[in-house]
Amino acid sequence: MTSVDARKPAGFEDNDQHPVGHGRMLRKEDPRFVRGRGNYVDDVQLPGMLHLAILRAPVAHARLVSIDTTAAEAHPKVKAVVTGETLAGLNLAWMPTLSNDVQAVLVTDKVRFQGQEVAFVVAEDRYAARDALELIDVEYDILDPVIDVRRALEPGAPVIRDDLEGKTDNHCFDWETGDAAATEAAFARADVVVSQDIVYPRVHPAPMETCGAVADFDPVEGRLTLWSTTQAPHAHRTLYAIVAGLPEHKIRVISPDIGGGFGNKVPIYPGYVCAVVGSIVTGKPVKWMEDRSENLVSTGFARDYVMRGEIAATRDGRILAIRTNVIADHGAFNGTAAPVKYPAGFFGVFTGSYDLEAAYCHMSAVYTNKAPGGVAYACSFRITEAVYLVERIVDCLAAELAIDPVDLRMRNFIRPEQFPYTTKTGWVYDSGNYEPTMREAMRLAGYEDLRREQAGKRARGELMGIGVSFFTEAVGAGPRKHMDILGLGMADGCELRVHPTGKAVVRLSVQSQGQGHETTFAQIVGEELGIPPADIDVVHGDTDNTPFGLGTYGSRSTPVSGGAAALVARKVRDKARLIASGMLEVSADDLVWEKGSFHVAGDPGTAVTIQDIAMRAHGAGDLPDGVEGALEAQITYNPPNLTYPHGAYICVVDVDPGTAQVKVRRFVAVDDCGTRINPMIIEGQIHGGLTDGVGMALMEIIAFDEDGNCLGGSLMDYLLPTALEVPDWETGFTVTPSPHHPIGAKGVGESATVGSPPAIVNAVVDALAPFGVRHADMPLTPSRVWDAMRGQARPP
Ligand code: MCN
Ligand code: CUM
Repeated sequence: MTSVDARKPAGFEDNDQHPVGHGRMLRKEDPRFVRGRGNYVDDVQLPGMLHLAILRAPVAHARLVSIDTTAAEAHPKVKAVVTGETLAGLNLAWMPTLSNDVQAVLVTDKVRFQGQEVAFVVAEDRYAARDALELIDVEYDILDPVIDVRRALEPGAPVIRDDLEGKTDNHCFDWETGDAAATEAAFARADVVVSQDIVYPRVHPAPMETCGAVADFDPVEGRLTLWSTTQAPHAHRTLYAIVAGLPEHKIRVISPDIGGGFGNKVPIYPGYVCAVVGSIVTGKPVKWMEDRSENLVSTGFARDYVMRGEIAATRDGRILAIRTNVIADHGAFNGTAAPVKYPAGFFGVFTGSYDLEAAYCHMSAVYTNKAPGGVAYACSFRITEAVYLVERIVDCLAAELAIDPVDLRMRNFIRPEQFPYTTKTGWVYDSGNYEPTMREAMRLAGYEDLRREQAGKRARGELMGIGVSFFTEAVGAGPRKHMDILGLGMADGCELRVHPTGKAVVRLSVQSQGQGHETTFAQIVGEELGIPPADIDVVHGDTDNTPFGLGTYGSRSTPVSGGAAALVARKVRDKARLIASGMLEVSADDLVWEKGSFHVAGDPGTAVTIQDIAMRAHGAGDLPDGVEGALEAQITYNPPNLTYPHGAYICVVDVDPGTAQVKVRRFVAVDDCGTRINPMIIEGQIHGGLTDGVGMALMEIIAFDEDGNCLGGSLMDYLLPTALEVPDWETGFTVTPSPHHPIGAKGVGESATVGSPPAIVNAVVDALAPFGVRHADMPLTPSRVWDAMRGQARPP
């Protein structure tokens, strides 16, 4: 497997000079975005289209006493007002979640979180729909809200999910992994045991485009067209088919351009179902677009893990075991989108990049009066939480042993010869070579010099911190035998057609939200067939025009659909070889492939290009025996394993001793995602993820007051990082291909979001070492840092 030309200087990004296939190339989709020609759900305008607005609960926990809709119905522009009772009559008041729970589409019995959907109005325009919401009169009987996860587990706590038969507590599920007894034995033998309570607070992906849908139900044909902000159009369609009792071919889900997903657009939201119902009851197309507050308050949040980590080691820094206990806050409904076998997502990789003897985790997931969700915000299915836990606790151990944190990590890395490596929780890491990646980060950062600089500053009372994190991710779910969402196996289809003139169209089952798939998938096919990526059109996000597959999340597009795209192109190439053998009148075995053409072995001058072959495949005259006309193929790719990218991050912060303000001065990120398709796009993904990390580490939190009011419902309160808060990122890379992936590529879309928060927090804690600080919980706002400096900890 060869690496690619990432070291080409910037400025090379000129598509005319670009070699066919992998490499730096400007994004094909960008001309339409920078010229305002993107086509988002809110751009869809249909004749006679009506607008839908949702009435949301102002309180977190309350019995619904009555709803009076008469005044709203009398509004001259209102076409329909729908309540939970109306939906119950249609058997649509509840819908399945992606985790085999149920969620109320509209409240019938009880409000379970602030912002929950209570009723909706369909009106002639968006303003009238919103105005009419204020005319709906709802009476609530307020109940005691349960906001804190520990309180939710106390006996006698109010039962949130009394809709579930026989439910007498707020337990959602229990889950464990690893070997408790072996871990206990390792802890008993250890010289040193360090434990630490660690909270990964509730945060929100906050994509630029909020969620929404346009539903158009044709009652004559019984056909539904739904434009919606979804990361998984095919999976959503099957769920709609099951809920509505319609066959899939009567439902077309179109996910046009998406303005950021970050996992926020994986779940099915009540609003989508409301839009469909709105179209059915009015007989008109109906648009629903949520506003910023609705998005922040009611849609899929991320994290909210209360963890206790314990690490056992020998005096000379050999890690023996890690143990963790987690209370996972799932909100009012279990709406996470984890594979069925993995209710805690892939949190099981909490042993990180280290070769240890034993590990164990116990988790209790609980219901609280908060919005549902959990798996979002570039989480790699909860690997964010796992990596944060292990990278924080390893730093705690380093402090305890007075060993340099890089040194401690290096002593415990899984060694290259140990791959494929089975972790103590049963995950098989496909490939890795950790030490060179760590050393490259140290080289780029000038690690030794930084430590010297820090020592000098400390002597002068200045607070400089250096934070390190090293992560291994597991991305690219399936295989289908282990991974499914509600019974739908995680494999992906791909179709490729080469037209007579040698231009091609490739159809994917995954859906881009900004990751540049229209470019990189054209490059994958281009690399295999020698057709310039500019000549390859990528079609995605329309169930009528793409093959079935499970969609984009968990950085699975490259590991799964990328594999499918390479293999479907090879299938086309095999057929092209047969056609070429007819054209050149030699046996197919005597043909040599060189990117873009076949030539006769030993005679490079006797050749046909892929374009010649495409024309021949569609042209007049006979093709070799057994070869059908046209040049196309279709495939479903079921990956044999996940791919395991890794990375080493080093962060430098300065903390103002007077104001406790943290400034991220430098950040070095060295990522290894195997074969790199488009280094420019990879860098963009890394830059975005690192910025997310600064947000989570220093600013972002969805907090609640004790009445269950969401305190993060606007971008004035929910702080997102801007260019002002982030440094100029310094990136590097190593290349350790995946041995099982058709082109050796691993996913990278979530790496930086996973790896950066621990590096930043480790840096801040390192800066505060003179105060004896060993841990402080995110977000490290000035007030939290101030408290940490003064030896106080505030409740999360
Ligand atoms: N890539 C590459 N070489 C590799 C790996 C990836 O060139 N070895 C390219 C891919 O071809 C693709 C991009 O990098 O164009 C990301 O690929 P991948 O890692 O496969 O991730 P996905 O495409 O499946 O994207 C999902 C991932 C997730 S889960 C979240 S969350 C997230 C992320 O992507 N959401 C994003 N990055 C995002 N970036 C944008 N702009 N918007 C989002 O919503
Ligand atoms: Cu977990 S966020 Mo992404 O997998 O869509």
